[in-house]
Amino acid sequence: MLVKRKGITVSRQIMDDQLLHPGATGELTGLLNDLVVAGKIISAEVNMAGLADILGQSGRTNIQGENVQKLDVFANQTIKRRMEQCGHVCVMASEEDDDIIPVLEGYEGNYTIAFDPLDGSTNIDVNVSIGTIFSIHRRLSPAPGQGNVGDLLQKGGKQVAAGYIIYGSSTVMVYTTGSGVHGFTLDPSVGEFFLSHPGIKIPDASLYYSVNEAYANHWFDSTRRFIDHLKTTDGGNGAYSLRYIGSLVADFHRNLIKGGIFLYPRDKKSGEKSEGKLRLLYEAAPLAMIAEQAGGRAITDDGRRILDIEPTKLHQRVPLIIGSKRDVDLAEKFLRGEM
Ligand code: AHM
Ligand code: MG
Repeated sequence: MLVKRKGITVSRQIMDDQLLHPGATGELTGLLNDLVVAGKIISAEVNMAGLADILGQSGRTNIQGENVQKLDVFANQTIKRRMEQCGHVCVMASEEDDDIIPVLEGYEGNYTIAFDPLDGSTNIDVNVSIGTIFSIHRRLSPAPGQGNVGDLLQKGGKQVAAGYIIYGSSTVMVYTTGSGVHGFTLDPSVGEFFLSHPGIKIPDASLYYSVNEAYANHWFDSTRRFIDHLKTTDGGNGAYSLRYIGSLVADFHRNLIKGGIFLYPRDKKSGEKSEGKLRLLYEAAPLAMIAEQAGGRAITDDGRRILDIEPTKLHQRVPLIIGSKRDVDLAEKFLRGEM
């Protein structure tokens, strides 16, 4: 095992990950490196977002020579463009597109990617952290040629890589290929991601819970009793505090670094038969892989392991409880009616 030093570049780390798999062809490495490029382009655009209003629509063109667009549309196009011609992807899915997205003829590869190009849509215009989430699987259909929807509808436990890029006070990329979780911070002056968070482990003991408490009147009893418990226990570690940004990536990232639990459960309004709000393929599953790789857990509000869920639809929703292991264990006890 190579000793990780802060300051190595993300491409070096991706290469080190490849070396852990002796039969690897370099395809996944190529794919991830192209995603890094997409992240840098989106980061630059996010940083200019406020100025776009001042300069106006025609005041500036972006890297592709187009007028400035809405950020989520821009992020979606940027990732699709990088992925469709990277030569390692056979089919894609995006939160912004209803159907599967083909890649360019002749560039089909052995992997699939599902992504939320810019998560946290309500925060895009107000300078609050937003992020890109991605999930990568190996294709099931025979190569070569375009992939199909079946290649994308694989359970999270089969992901070969997953991660996110958060555009916050700095831009940070966190990813895993199944050998731990590493975080990299973008140095905008040189345009490179450097290792800033080697071998991330989510603290077991947490101080924070993240849930949209405005829905409390609609919560099922188990959710209400769990949150009431967090408010009144000291958890052995001081009192729990509420932190809710409303950007899943940002809420998850804080909990990953500081410890905490995030919940987006079903409630009486959405109904017991609903599946909550968040999407399985490109929100819950990739973050669940990161959480587990960092020593945490991710389950549904009826106790199913997120990574075990076989998807049936591209844009399938799933109730999500994710974060520090001890907190998710505790939530599970409430959901089972044991507390
Ligand atoms: P989006 O993909 O349209 O941005 O929606 C997902 C977002 C998550 O980032 C966040 O956790 C959640 O929606 C917040 O929803 P709510 O406003 O209902 O609390
Ligand atoms: Mg989203």
